[in-house]
Amino acid sequence: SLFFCVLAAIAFVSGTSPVPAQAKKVSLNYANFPPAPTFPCVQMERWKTEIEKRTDGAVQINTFPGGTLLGAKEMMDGVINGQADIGCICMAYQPGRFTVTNATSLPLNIPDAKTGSLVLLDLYNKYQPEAFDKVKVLTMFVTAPANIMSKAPVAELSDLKGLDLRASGGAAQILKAWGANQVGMPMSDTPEALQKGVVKGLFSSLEVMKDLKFAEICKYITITDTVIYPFAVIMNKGSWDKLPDDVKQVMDGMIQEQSAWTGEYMDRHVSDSIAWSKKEHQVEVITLSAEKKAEWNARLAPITESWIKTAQEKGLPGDRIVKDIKTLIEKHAA
Ligand code: 3IO
Repeated sequence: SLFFCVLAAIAFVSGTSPVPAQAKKVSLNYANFPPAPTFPCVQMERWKTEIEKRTDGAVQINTFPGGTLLGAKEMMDGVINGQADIGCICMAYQPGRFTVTNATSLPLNIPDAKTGSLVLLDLYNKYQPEAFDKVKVLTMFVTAPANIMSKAPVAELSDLKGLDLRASGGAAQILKAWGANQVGMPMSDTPEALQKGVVKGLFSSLEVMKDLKFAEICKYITITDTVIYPFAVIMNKGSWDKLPDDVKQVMDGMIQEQSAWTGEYMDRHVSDSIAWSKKEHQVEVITLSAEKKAEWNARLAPITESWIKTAQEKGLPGDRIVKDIKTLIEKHAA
């Protein structure tokens, strides 16, 4: 209104700020690396809508999907440096940097994204890993368990031998243990790599069959349900410190809720994507017999042991972290 404009003008000229809350709208830029239809961006838009509503419009969130503000690998440092106020990171893209929270991507059989998201958040709260010291954590969540999406059918370990498949972080270690030729790159680079034939498939959660149209190229899914990818939404410390207390309260109040919401959305959307891939693109789903699954799992045994050792060399209680994750899975599993 005119009244507030005049007040704001007076405040501007006088250098003081007797400006009513409404006139001081906070505007925050939120960067995301993958394209808009994917789940990290869907949860971003949901968070934006809820924050703007719950702060009565005092906060405006400007969203930047598709790497238009920050790309996958520059996200963490970009937010620390203030190139964006808020950013969404996939921890698998910098596995050495997020040792504690990446323990959720060991082959520990997290059953679904909802359970995994709450496990990750509890683990973060318990250990407060120093990797996040320079940011404010707004939420954390995980994907549904990863499965193989490929151009050619994969039904045996021998089908995987030397096969160029894309994965990152914990999932990449698992592909290697199965004998695949693991190729590391963020999800945002994968559509082009698949298109060009640089990779013959990928190992990730199945909602991308629909969201990124991989069902047009990958005609086979092999269900392994082995490992998740952990994510965090982080905020620049300076941007956080400047927020009014009531806004901070709204954001803190959404940390757990957003984690559960995103996990539930992911689980639902994976089922939807599988059905769509079968119906619209005649995708074939390959399941492994219990015997074969045991054979595949046996190859993974050294991964957790070796992670514990590496963690302990870094001065982290690796053994306890793994035990805690197992206990938290029991606690949160439906
Ligand atoms: C992922 C990342 C961006 C958009 C959709 C996605 N679905 C699963 C992931 C996990 C991931 O980061 C990856 O690289 O497989």
